[in-house]
Amino acid sequence: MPQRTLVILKPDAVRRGLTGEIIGRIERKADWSLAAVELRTLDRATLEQHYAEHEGRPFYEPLVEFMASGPSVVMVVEGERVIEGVRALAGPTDPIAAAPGSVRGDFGTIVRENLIHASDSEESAEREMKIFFPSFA
Ligand code: IDP
Ligand code: MG
Repeated sequence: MPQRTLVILKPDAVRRGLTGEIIGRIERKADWSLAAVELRTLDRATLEQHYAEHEGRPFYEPLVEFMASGPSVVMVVEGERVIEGVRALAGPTDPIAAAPGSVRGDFGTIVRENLIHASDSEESAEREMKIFFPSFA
């Protein structure tokens, strides 16, 4: 079933020069493609909307600060089962627990700076695409 998902290559991925590597992994999946790609420094208001579910958690403030600390690559990826698929390609939240072969497992060490965000459900994908790419909604 073709889907669309919102993907963010976080400021650590951009600073470390890993965006090409990560985009390459996404592009190499059969029948997946990039519907939108933009280098963008995210402001606090946008991040508060995006991470609203985590407001009040101990990691929330440092997360928002980190996400605003430099440019990110914001993307819409489309194709067969991309929502589940990009989450699988990213690996679980904690990069040390993430299997080698996943983006977080191959390149990450600490939980906050885990390189990539990907929508976790169809509802999240719709909500998040509206925040970052209103014209896609
Ligand atoms: P996800 O990105 O795998 O969906 P979420 O639980 O939705 O993970 O958390 C959003 C982001 O917040 C994570 O990707 C990570 O950057 C950060 N984060 C989550 N839990 C922690 C934590 O316990 N410590 C520090 N940062 C965290
Ligand atoms: Mg999440």
